[in-house]
Amino acid sequence: MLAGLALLLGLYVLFYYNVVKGRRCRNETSLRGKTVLITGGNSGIGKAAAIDLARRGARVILACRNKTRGESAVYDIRRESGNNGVLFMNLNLASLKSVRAFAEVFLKSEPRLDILINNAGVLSAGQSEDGLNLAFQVNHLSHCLLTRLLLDRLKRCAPSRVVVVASDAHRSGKIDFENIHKPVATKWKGFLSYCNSKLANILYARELANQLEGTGVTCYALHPGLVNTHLFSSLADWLSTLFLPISWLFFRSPTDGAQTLIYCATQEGIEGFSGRYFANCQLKEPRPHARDDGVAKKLWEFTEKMGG
Ligand SMILES: NC(=O)c1ccc[n+]([C@@H]2O[C@H](COP(=O)([O-])OP(=O)(O)OC[C@H]3O[C@@H](n4cnc5c(N)ncnc54)[C@H](OP(=O)(O)O)[C@@H]3O)[C@@H](O)[C@H]2O)c1
Ligand SMILES: *[C@@H]1O[C@H](CO)[C@@H](O)[C@H](O)[C@H]1NC(C)=O
Ligand SMILES: CC(=O)N[C@H]1CO[C@H](CO)[C@@H](O)[C@@H]1O
Repeated sequence: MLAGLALLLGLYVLFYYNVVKGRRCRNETSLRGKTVLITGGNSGIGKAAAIDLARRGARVILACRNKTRGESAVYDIRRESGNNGVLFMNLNLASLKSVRAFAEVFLKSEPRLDILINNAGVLSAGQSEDGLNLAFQVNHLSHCLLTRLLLDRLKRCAPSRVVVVASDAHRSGKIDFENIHKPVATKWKGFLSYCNSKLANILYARELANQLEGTGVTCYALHPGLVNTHLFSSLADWLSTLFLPISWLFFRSPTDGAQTLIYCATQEGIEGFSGRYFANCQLKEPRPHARDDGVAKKLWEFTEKMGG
């Protein structure tokens, strides 16, 4: 009995360190003098990454929708990194108007932008303030508009980067131009919308890399792993009861989940892989439907039109 338990524990520890935890980004790239903008940097993967980037000396701007949560994260990140150059700025990705207002304020008040991290995301049904599918707008559309509005600044600060936090959930996604932007009501459809938006993230990074060729701005999409964060808090109550022990045992901590994001933001020498997809701090091939350059191009045009 005891031997069995010990064996089980041993197997779990092996599994934890080899599969759950994932690789660490050991690079020591300094970011002194550079400015990083991260959406949704107040929680989960974004906050963990922000601490690391602030430790490297970057000026870090958290673009978040809630002032209380944003400023409390600023406080934590300053304390943990010892860097006081961490700021909150208001951005609600569920509103295109807010994206435009944010970009205006940002461009006026910040002279540099070296690393843009499109990290914020929702896994839920519902609609945005613009009447669109919430996951589509927050995870994809608004980030595309934000990137477009800040692109000249990135180009001026080149070599610079755009990092897109996508997901292996793209496997279950599809791009249906008739419906992808339409709001959905049920949790299941909200989950499918999430998968669609994460597929859109990867296709977007591919096309963005094409458009940016020769500018010194590169971009990367990534899968952070399964990470224990607030992302899943919209699940049904009975599901979250089931979910809690599973995520506790088998999901990464936010710090472990931030490693590939940190890698894509800081690793020198990956510029030749602009537009590609990363997981566990290395290149990964996404599913074939996430490598379809024809769809990527069409999605780009569709997105530009929707963003106005
Ligand atoms: N966790 C995973 O297992 C996993 C796996 C694959 C990919 N990802 C991706 O990782 C990214 C970060 O997620 P996370 O796991 O760290 O979850 P999280 O802790 O819930 O963080 C999500 C962040 O997005 C922000 N956000 C949501 N809606 C927003 C809006 N309308 N405007 C501005 N900000 C908004 C949240 O702000 P509030 O605090 O105000 O809600 C929060 O800061 C997401 O893109 C997600 O798709 C996560
Ligand atoms: C902001 O976050 C705080 C703390 O989570 C919450 O109490 C408050 O209601 C939120 N404000 C808005 C406008 O959502
Ligand atoms: C500590 C560490 O791994 N540093 C690496 C960071 O990246 C450069 C360029 O690829 C390497 O030369 C360093 O060894």
